Amino acid sequence: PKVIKLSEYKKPDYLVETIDLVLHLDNTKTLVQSTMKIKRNTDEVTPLILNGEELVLKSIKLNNETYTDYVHSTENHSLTLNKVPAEFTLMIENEINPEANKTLDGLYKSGTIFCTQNEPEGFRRITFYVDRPDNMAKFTTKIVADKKLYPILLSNGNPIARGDLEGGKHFVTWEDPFKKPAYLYALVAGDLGVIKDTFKTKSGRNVALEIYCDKGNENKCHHAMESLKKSMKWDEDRFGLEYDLDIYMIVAVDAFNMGAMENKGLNIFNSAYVLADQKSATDTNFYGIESVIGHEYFHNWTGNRITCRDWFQLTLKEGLTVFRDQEFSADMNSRSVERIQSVMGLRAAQFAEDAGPTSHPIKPATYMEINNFYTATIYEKGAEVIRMIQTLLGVDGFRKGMDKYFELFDGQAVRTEDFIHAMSVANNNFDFTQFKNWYGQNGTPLLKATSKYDEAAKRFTLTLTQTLPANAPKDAKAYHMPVRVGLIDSTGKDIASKVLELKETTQDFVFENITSKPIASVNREFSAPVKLTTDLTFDEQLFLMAHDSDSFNRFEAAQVVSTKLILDLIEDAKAKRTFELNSKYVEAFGKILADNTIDEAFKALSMSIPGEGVLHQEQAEIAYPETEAVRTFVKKTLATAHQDTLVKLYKSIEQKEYKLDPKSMGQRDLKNKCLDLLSYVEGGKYNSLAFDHFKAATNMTDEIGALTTIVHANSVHKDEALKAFYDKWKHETLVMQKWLTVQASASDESTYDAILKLEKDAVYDRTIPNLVRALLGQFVATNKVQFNHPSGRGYKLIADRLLELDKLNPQVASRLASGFKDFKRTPKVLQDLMRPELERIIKTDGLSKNVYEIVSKILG
Ligand code: HT7
Ligand code: ZN
Repeated sequence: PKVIKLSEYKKPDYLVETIDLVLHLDNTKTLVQSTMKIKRNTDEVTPLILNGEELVLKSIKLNNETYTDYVHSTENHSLTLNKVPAEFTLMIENEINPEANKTLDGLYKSGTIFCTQNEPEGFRRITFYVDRPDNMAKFTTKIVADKKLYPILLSNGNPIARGDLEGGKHFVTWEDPFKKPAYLYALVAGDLGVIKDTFKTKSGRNVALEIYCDKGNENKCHHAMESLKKSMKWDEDRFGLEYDLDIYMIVAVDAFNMGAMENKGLNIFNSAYVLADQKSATDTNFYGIESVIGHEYFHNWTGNRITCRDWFQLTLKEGLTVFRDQEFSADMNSRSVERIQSVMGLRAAQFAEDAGPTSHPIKPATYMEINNFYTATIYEKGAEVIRMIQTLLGVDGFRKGMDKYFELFDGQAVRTEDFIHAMSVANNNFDFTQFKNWYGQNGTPLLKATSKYDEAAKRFTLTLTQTLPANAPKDAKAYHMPVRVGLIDSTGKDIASKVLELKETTQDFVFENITSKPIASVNREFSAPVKLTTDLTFDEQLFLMAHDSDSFNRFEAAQVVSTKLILDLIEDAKAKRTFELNSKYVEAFGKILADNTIDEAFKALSMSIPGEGVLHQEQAEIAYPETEAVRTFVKKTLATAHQDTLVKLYKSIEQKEYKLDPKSMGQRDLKNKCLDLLSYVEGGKYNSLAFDHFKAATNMTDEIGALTTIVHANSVHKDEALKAFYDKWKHETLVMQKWLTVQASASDESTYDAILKLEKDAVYDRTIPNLVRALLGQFVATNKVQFNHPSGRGYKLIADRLLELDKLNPQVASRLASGFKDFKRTPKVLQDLMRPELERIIKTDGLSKNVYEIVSKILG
């Protein structure tokens, strides 16, 4: 496959000014009539090359005359019009088959609903077009469809006409007043349920809000609606940004490749990020819905009003919008919990990606398949880079930069440099020259902090040293990073707190008038996305764990301590030495459990034992079974030592009614964490506690929490609980996804057979990405021991499924392929089993470029 390079960017030869679409919807033969006003955009006279994939061309007319001087290459996915004037009207008719489209890209059917997904390059599967984001046009759409089957017909903008047609058909015409790239185009048709509301903007306009879903699910849309109104208000308050159309619609569909899509005025969502009620959705689901609703809404300004010049700029809209949604979540919930969760997510997914074969900078220089670049790096590391800009400029300076960004670039398709330019001009020409290294260099930087205290001079010196990781480019340069630091005295009080700007490889930062030896708390709030090491002793870390005023670093200290202990124990396990868990750590853990001044959510987070993925990152050769065994041992030791406290804590939390506020969510999390830890106590002592919790649950957080504990502990109640859950929920696909995940992630030997059986269950459907992710995706990502089974059966199963899926949906297949990313750090005996599977995949005829790109990088 061809490699696309940022350095070869050329502006489009032709621009589409307006496009009027008429779509005659039909399951297998949808007729698309497109009328475009097109203008040449270069001085040279060149052919017009349109993108088009899986389209049946019917006719072409140029300025109303039949046009024949063209080449339609189905192989190159292009339609070349050899000679066209400088300005003209082009009419193209083509046919598509939505029902056969299982890629979920372009126009397709999700159950009975027609819907679209056009980012990044789906529109070319609807009609022939200059399908790139720097081609911005005004769209109108007339949708024609059977009135009974598809009473609701939606597209972007405002409805301007509607009426009945013969043959039981009807039509609605939509006009979007804003110019936009085709990736933001959307269409939906179906017999949908809806809830409606309104939002009054700060300038007093009323915006109609509509959330569509399968009929019968309307009652599950209220949280999404509340989240939408909160998002609209928050963007006005925090960034002064007001919604710009009279209607905002969201449609929930089951067959969807990602979380949601920010199409102008007509967001399309994976139903998992819309539908929720207490009984069927967890607190994590509710939290996720608020955040994704926010994310897509915030794109209206950061993504839609100002879009990307080309797909190399993806982080321009995604990093910035993730930063905005994280800030929104922090303001709506608990700022410290939000920050800890975001960083845990970043570490688990992005740090792993950035250290592996598909590592790339937030602004990549090349790609084969852009769909492979909707990654944790572009999104989450991109958001960290934006956060660093805010830390450097301050919240007010950042806001000024945002205002400037809209003032300079509204309505345009721009680059990350343009964003930085706006931030700089709005802040006395702040020098971002070195900061820009964050955009073009891959790999997680290492930061070392060492300290020196001169008692006589009352001087404390903190030395910060940054090192670039081994996989960084050869010519990589030092980063400009904001490092938030606090100095803490022996009573736990902050005696200094500031943001240090590290620019050199090594820099000394001197603090004067420090009267006693302090402890440095470095990289507070995780101000720079780095891997930090310090010269703090074990006892000093325990001190931070108890006293740091920065909640992130208090959490972090516990992670540092437990990670170090676990990694040492893994060495013991490999050498077949007996294990012993450091008693000071066991004691400190108990203190946190017993401390009534710590709020429940933070306590629950502090109980997290570093995940397998994070621990694997620290190992040159990954010891899969040993890592699992040690994590189990640590949990068992902590649980056994503190079982009375855990039971007391568990029992102390009583919830009379179900509330969705941060406090109540924290309580449920803590209660479930206690239950889970207790399940590690020898002999199944707390099996019945978990089973009772399961049976008494009045909400999904408790129900699935208990089920997970029961299944993962291989409790005597496992089969009964799984069956009861199935019988109760088999008609709700979102809940069945949880049921599949619980089983796929169980590290038990029986999981492999269970997966084969589950694939045949009526609730499973491999054309629905959520189900594939819930079963196979979870198996690969979270069940490291079974995926890396010494027989090689885990590899073979996933390779088989991946090849089957690649024929249907290459995006889903390539996500599965990245599950093999630890190939080079897998022990040799396992590599010898994994390699033939990877080679089998890459040698397959007709393999998608999505999978090819990932597997070729893994094989190196
Ligand atoms: N901007 C969207 C990215 C996207 C996508 C969404 C749904 C289905 C397929 C997709 N491919 C790319 C999602 C977002 O970041 O908001
Ligand atoms: Zn986004």
